[in-house]
Amino acid sequence: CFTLWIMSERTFAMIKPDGVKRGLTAEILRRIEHKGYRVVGLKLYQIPREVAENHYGEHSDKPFFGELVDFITSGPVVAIALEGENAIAGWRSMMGATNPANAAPGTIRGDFATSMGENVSHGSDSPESAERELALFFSDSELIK
Ligand code: RTP
Ligand code: MG
Repeated sequence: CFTLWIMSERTFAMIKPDGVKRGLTAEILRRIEHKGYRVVGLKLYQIPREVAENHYGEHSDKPFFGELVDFITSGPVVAIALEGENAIAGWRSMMGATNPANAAPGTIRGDFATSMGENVSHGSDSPESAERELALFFSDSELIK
């Protein structure tokens, strides 16, 4: 007799400023809901520069860091906390490859993005990143228990 423990996990997802400006918010939330992830936090948010620098801290020594922070603070984003089985990898897979040129049709980046810099959405890349990013973008009281 085997017992399979299915672990529900939380991840941080974001619709980047280009996605919000282009009116893709409802389409992206539709895909999340149809997939079956639970939305446990949601807000329209103008990211302060310090928060953006912290969020993308792992890229602080890269040549594109300045542009990345300028872009992510260029307009409001939709910050989303998602919950579900395998939500971290699952949401990354729904987004597709970082470079839209390599993102498969059917993925968010594959369907909606053409530029590496403006690639519509974000998703945490590991359990550690998810925990860190959720705490950076949401207070405890903004998340459903
Ligand atoms: P994100 O963090 O935004 O969800 O994207 P990601 O995990 O798929 O990619 P990551 O390596 O974390 O890079 C963060 C963002 O930086 C821009 N980027 N530009 N010019 C370049 O070589 C380059 N590499 C990354 C992309 O906009 C990417 O989403
Ligand atoms: Mg990343």
